[in-house]
Amino acid sequence: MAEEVVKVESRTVDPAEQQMLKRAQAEGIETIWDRADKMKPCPIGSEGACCRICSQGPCRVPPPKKAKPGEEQKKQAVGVCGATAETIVARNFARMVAAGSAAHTDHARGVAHLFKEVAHGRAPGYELKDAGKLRAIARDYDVPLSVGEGDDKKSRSKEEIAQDLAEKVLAEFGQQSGELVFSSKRAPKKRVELWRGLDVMPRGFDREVVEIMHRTHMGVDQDYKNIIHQCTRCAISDGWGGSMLATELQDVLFGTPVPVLGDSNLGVLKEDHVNVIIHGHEPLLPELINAASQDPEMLEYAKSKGAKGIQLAGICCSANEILMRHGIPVAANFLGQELAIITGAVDAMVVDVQCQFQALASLVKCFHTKLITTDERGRIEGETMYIPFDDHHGPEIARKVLKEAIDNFPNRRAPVIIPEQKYPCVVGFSMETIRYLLGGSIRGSYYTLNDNIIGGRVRGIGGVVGCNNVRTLHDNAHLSMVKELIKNDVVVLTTGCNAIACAKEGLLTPEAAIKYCGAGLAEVCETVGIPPVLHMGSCVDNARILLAAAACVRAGGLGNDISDLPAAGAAPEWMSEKAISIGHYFVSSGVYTIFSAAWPTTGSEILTDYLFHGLESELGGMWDFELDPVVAAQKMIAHIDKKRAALGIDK
Ligand code: SF4
Ligand code: MSK
Repeated sequence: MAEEVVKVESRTVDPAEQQMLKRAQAEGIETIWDRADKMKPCPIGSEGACCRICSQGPCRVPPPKKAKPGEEQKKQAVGVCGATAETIVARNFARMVAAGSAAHTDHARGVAHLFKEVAHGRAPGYELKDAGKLRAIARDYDVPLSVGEGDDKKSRSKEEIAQDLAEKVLAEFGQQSGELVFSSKRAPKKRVELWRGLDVMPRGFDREVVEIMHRTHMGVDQDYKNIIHQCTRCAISDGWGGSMLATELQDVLFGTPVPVLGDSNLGVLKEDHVNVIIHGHEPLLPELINAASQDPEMLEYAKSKGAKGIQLAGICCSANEILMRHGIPVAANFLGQELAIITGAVDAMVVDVQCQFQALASLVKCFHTKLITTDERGRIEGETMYIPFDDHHGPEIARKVLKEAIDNFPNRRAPVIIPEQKYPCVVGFSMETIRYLLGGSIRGSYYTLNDNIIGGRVRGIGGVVGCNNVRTLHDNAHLSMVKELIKNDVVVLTTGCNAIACAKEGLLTPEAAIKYCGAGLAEVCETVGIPPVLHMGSCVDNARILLAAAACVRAGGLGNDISDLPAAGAAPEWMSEKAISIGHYFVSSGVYTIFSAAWPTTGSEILTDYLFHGLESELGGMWDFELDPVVAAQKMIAHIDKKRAALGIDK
């Protein structure tokens, strides 16, 4: 029960969500904001200065208070085993990289398994949709596209190619030595040479995660720079490995996104329809739920229960996946997951993995909503239903899930209150789409984008991504940062919950160019007919941003490496370990990357200085932190200007 009424405007900038928070307060329903008020973060833990990796601790080593004049400065404590703050903070940071990388890579594993089953014709409901992309990946993996020689030369079927490719990609998970294919073939040549010189080329997806866990066990790696070195190798295996593989194989299976119109915010729910929320990250089952929701038999069944139809809507990155491929509306980002249920209109919330509150299980008891978990790795104690997905019975499982939602439609008991806010968005800017729209076929890929950057109409590129964080005003940092960037002619590439925040604000429409952009960027957007903020997808689709950056380098005129580009990255409301892995692979790729909301290494000034300054001389990219999102945007712009000056394209 919420104890006191807090102004909802201090919690979220989204009027639809403010309305739902007011309902929660009026009805005594607890949300994440109420729990956050009660749970004050541990100051030592939030600095990364608490070690609990052995039972002699936990050992707390926060920086000592600055001595007053005349007092002797106290030294920073060390752990019982003598571990310094640098070691302890670096170990905690490294474990975040490992967990984040593991999440993305395990996502890729599921996709790769499905891909194999589809290739062998054992996964009904799926197909190899993008044959062009399949062949492009096969070329990278040295899978032959044809057999025979001369006149006997014969193209191989896409199934034959996919069967061989599946074996090769699955082998990379347990690979012990050598290099990952995408890391060595898709990053710019100069970057690959740099990584080889630094000995940070990843060897195998699983190996890099396991090695972080070993190195950060009690009494192993106790040299902070050496720990960060392995973070770099592991993060590259995420961005230029697991995430990239998940993205690419999903495109083969479900289609490479092209621009499509969608709707966003809680107003996408419909009172007279069966509402099904898809929440999580892996689009394997959601793809089939979407297909089943259009099945005339299912629609008839919904009508037989008194509903006019079936409305799917998404939350978090499963939302981004089905939004950009099918235009399925997105209801909310991370912090809106409880608020969607509080409408009273959600008949089922279907979850898979990552970013789902355990609190959903108790919240659904206040309403009629069925919380359906679908992944054996992601059960929730007290869930109302578990319908496990498996590759071999996809359509059947999708229909079963939908049937549960339809059967639940007549059980609505709380008054349905659906906010009216609903905004259109244009999404689906895969790397290929951007290349097509901004490249042109005559002068080659990205030539026109590069031309615009060189000519100064576009000042640079900002990748703004990542989560919501209940410790900040919901969506405020996302929107303030993005608006500051586009006002200053920086085109924004977005994914994850930032993309959803931008959709809800109307920033993903071509009209936003007139309202919010500087003259140069507005001119480009109007000419090409694109929004100034380009939705590139989900969390794993941050790999698309890497590929776009590599394509810009290849197109010429902007240096030889990603670190030469006038570009910067940010996660203004980050909260998850995945964000740290993503941030570190951007840094490792040569990108200046700034986070807001919180920074997890302030427990060691030396380590923080190494991440913020020391890494630049090694990797060309570095971390930064700034609480104020507008100031953070200005720092990104300053970095972009520094790179422009180095390229001699200063205005
Ligand atoms: Fe303390 Fe060392 Fe054990 Fe960490 S590893 S809990 S610093 S004794
Ligand atoms: S969903 S990881 S809150 S972006 Fe990918 Fe949003 Fe962050 Fe989850």
